[in-house]
Amino acid sequence: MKRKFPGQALTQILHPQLSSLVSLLVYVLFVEDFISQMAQRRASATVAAVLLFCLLLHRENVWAATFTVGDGRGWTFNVEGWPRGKTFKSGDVLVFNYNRALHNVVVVDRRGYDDCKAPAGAKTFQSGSDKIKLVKGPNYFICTFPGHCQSKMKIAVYAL
Ligand SMILES: [Cu+2]
Repeated sequence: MKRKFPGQALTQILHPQLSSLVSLLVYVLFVEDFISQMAQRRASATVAAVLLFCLLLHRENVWAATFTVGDGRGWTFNVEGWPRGKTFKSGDVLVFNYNRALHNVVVVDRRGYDDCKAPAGAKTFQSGSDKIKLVKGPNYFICTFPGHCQSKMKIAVYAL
């Protein structure tokens, strides 16, 4: 689980590892600049307003965590119990790692989850390394390869 800093939005197009580093750098520069402004007693209402705006803009990202589904085993059979005991928030990212020739990730509703049947037009991910952002409330994911969901290749995650 990895916490991210403001500036992530600017760097999302970069490589994830580089992204975290750049985010940290942007954050440090940002804080340093602010402290410097304060020290020189030149922090105007405008600066404060911009700072507040930036914080609000990044509010969701500041606390966003990244979870690797199934941890070391990845997205596979019997992964159903993986979310148990974990706390998820909207904006957190689930990383699904799997062999794309053998599995996929389909976003479903409660019924699709219970019945192991994706509704028409359900969003399907199949890159083998999918990063999916959680929405507030229940989030359901299944693998739609025949029999896989029935073999507990499904997760239900509730995001606060
Ligand atoms: Cu599968």
